[in-house]
Amino acid sequence: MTTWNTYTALTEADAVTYCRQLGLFAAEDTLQATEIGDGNLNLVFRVESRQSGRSVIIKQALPYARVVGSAMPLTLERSRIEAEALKIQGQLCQEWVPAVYHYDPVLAATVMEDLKGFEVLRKGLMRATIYPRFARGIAHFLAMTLFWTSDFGLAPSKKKEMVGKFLNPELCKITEDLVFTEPYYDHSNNHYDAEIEQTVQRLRADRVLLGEVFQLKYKFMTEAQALVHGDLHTGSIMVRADATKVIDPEFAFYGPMGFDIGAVVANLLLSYCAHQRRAQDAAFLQWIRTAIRELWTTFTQTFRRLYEEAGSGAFPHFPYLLDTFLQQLLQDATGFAGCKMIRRVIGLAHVADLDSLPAEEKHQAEVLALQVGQRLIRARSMVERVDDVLALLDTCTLTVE
Ligand code: SR1
Ligand code: MG
Repeated sequence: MTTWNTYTALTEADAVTYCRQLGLFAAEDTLQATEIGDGNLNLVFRVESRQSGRSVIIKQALPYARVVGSAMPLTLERSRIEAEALKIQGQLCQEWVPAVYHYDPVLAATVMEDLKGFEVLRKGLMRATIYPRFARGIAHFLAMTLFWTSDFGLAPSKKKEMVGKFLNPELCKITEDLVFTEPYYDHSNNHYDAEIEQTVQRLRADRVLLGEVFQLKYKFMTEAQALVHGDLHTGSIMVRADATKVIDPEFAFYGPMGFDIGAVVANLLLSYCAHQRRAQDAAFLQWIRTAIRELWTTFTQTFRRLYEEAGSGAFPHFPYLLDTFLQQLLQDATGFAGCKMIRRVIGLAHVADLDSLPAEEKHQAEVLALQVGQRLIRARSMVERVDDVLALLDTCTLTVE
């Protein structure tokens, strides 16, 4: 019998053996494993019983970033972070994350619920699918996870203990480099088509923008507000018409709350840019705007309710303090959203929303995304309401180089 006393990258056959050893299926079941990972970092196996159709997912961290290979070594510790974050998120809002069945620190592997019937949100957005329940759902997840892991929801000593447990220096460094640094310089990790070179150069010459990005990077590195997911793009969200699940919190750490909210907004806006020229997608574009508005409105309503009902932690209970806090949070989210849009056009890791477009449409959408990102970052301190964010979007026009 195979036992794993040291780390080994699993094969499909190993994944079957592993599930058998854990006793996750009936002994008489015929099991089939398929590696289905399409993300940037890990192996993902679906192990399924031919008889019952029941299946589980094994997610295993590789000692390097899959998208780059051994040239980018990466800590296996991220799998512990992910398993622990999933468990905490599961305690706070069970129906919004996959159930964790088993975590193996030697193999850096987590066995979890297979979200059959769910689809990666990004794929649905690429088809211009409207998800009427999505914005309120993700806002609820954000409010619950961010409030209850923050100094509003935890005793000061517990919160500091959590900060220590979720130090995630290597994955934070990836974000510091890929989101806040490399896109703004001529770095070998960046890639984009020659057709948008002029726009990229103009963006990099914008000293005010660079100053704002520096401030947002500083915020990301220093503001341990809550246990953030850390990589909440639309590939980390699975949807069904009636439900939403958040996956992949391996970038989780104690960081600024606005980073998660900004990530969702950025990816909705990237989809907006990708569909902008398609007259047939007018209703979808309108829905994206509604979704951003609903996301913020529901988030603030829920966060406010928690603050009023559950208490304000170590802080005096003055509602106007929360008003100030939420306004700052909206400005942070706006700035982070801008950074996340820009990195997906210029930096190492792009998004299929844009990459899948025909060349001319792609370049126009990318130029628009850079323009929107730049505007959000530069004007974030003027934002008072979520409609101000949408107004900034309206000031951007589809231009051709
Ligand atoms: C090398 S990792 C590239 C990107 O993939 C992850 O999903 C994060 O967004 C990271 O920045
Ligand atoms: Mg991921």
